[in-house]
Amino acid sequence: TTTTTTVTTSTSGETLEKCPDPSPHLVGPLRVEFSTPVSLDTVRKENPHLQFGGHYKPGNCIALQKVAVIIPFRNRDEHLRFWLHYLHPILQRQQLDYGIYVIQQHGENTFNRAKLMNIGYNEALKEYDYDCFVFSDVDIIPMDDRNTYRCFSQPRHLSVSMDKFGFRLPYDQYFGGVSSLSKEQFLKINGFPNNYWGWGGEDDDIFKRVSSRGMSISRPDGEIGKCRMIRHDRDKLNDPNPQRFDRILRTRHTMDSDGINSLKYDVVKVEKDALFTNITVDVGTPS
Ligand code: UDH
Repeated sequence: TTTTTTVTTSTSGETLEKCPDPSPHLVGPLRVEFSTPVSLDTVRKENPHLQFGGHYKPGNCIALQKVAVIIPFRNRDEHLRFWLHYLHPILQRQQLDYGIYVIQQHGENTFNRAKLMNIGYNEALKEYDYDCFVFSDVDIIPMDDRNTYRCFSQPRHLSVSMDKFGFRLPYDQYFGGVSSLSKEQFLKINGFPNNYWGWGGEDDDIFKRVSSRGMSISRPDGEIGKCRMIRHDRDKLNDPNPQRFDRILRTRHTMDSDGINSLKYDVVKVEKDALFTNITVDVGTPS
């Protein structure tokens, strides 16, 4: 047998070892509230160790995973500021090698959350050799930093006890809010559906993809998995999708032809902030 040793050195020249699991920097339960707005400038000052585009890796050990965090987005700037304010410090304490990708739907067509997440997967991989993908709504903040935003041996559901559901799962198969899949797990389910336009159903479709490929859902316990959702009204151009019930009945038949292998979109622009990479995309219209 042969053993390969990867020797990586820090800027000061010493050899780096793998980061410990769990990270020694975790503090546990966190105070999360949304009464005082934060500015991007403040958040930039709070996070001086980021690399441009919202990237970070620990300076004194090799991160266990390379994580792309994908946020489907349109017209939620205030929520994004809160998200960046809370999540950057958490992800750094978790000692992840991570990048933040805000995938912004261009134009005035009906919103398509799952397709934006597919695009995030695809675009992030063009930049860096990520092995794990965390998909997060812009309005969900974890209340405990032991809820690690990384991948596990099964696809993970991270937002398991949300305040808006009384800190419980709304139903056992619920996979909405925040989830993580390794590259391998994502490809095994052919990514996410591209044809759920408007609100609802795409998270149940993803759950069905996962279970029909013989995988199960991993979850943190209810205490560590607590999170808060920023209260908001229903968005314009994201009305409940009346086709969602029919579509999820057919997931097993459609998932091989609809997914990352059939993804089509146009990139409108890529902008790099200190705190995140913003990719504006044209996702098209329902066909
Ligand atoms: N999103 C946007 N912009 C939109 C629509 C959705 O950025 O216009 C993204 C955002 O990341 C959001 C996610 O998609 O967190 C999920 O959309 P959502 O927040 O509308 O879904 P949720 O189930 O809320 O959280 C449903 C509407 C609740 C109305 C409650 C009225 N009291």
